[in-house]
Amino acid sequence: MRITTKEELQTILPQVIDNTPIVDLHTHLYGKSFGKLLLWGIDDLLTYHYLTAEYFRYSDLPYQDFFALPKQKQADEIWNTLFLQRSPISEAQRGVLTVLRTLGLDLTSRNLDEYREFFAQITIEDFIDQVFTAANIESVVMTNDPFDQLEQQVWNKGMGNQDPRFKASLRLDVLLENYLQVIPVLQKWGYRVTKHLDETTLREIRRFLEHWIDKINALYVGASFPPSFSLPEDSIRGRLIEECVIPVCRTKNIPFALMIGVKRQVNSHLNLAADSVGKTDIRPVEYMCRAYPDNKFMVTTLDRGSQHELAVTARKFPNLMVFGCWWFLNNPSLIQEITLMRTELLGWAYIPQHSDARVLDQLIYKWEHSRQILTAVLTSKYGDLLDAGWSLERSVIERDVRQLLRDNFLHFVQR
Ligand code: HDL
Ligand code: ZN
Repeated sequence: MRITTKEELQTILPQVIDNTPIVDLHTHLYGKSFGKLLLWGIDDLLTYHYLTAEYFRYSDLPYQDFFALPKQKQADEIWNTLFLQRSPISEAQRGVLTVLRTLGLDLTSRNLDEYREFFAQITIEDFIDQVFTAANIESVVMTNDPFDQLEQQVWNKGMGNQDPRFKASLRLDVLLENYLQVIPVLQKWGYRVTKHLDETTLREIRRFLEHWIDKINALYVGASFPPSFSLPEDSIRGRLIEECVIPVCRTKNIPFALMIGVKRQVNSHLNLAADSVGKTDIRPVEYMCRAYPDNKFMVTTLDRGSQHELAVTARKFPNLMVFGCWWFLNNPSLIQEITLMRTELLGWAYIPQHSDARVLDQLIYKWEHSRQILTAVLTSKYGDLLDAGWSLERSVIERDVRQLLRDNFLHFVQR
């Protein structure tokens, strides 16, 4: 069907975006076989660390008293404080409403126990199906930490890849930031490593990486880094990246995904909500893409200020794929600004979003909200094409949108 007017565009585009199945490249979700590592349901939704941080803006409950409460009582506290005593206007608060509405729950009752009954009567298998269908998700990528005891058990039983909708990525924060602490663990697993990064140790670390990439069928290797991240750097982290991670990713032909700009534990009382953001230097990204042209890099940064420089850097290096509006950027005003800017600078050659979902239910709101914004951005940009006299076809829009929501990622990881 030919599209020549903005009215036709405004009818077709939302349908295409809603109907395009998403591959969500970065989440903290787990398949059912990971047991309690998979969070779901209203109490996990309300005790999401974004909401606990927002709760403490109002509460005079001491941190330790709150975190000592059972999860349901924490959820009660958060529901009363953020939803009943005030209008739930923040992005994370609004997200809970989107989830409840989509699941067909009555928002006028505002009765938490009523919502709990819905979750009590559904199985996790059925709920996974319901959420993936409601959000039109094809697959999600887990964040898999080889040093996590619970995860190891699942992978060592060969249960990690049971559900094909849950893909794996190898997360290396522990190895790269706490290498000296994990030497005994690596040695126990049979890797001849020491604190001296000599050739034997480096070769053994590469063997460890290759083993886990194969074991979990990792689509990429990922890690987060502080705002001070620098490369090249004569540090353990710098040498492990350049002499182990990058060579192994090249051999395996999988990307190295860097998530840069997180300032960990600025207020440790907040537990998972304790992390903040700092200004990021893009020069290490530029160095890496230039020094390793046969490697593929996916990069997202946490501060708003570095987004333009990151996008321009992607114009210089085809082996750099910019992705997502991460964490504190995952808010409508910033997603709109960043996605417009990326489209104007990169065309279709970027990945607009990942959910970063930690609770299964969140896939519903994180993607509904992002689809709305992507619709607004593409309405504007396709509208410019129509103004220029460039006509469109539904099939062309379908092709374009698939790139953003799944194909760019799948092609970049060669899947
Ligand atoms: O390091 C990360 O992957 C971050 O996404 C953190 O997990 C963060 O706590 C988060 O959940 N952000 O959405
Ligand atoms: Zn994350």
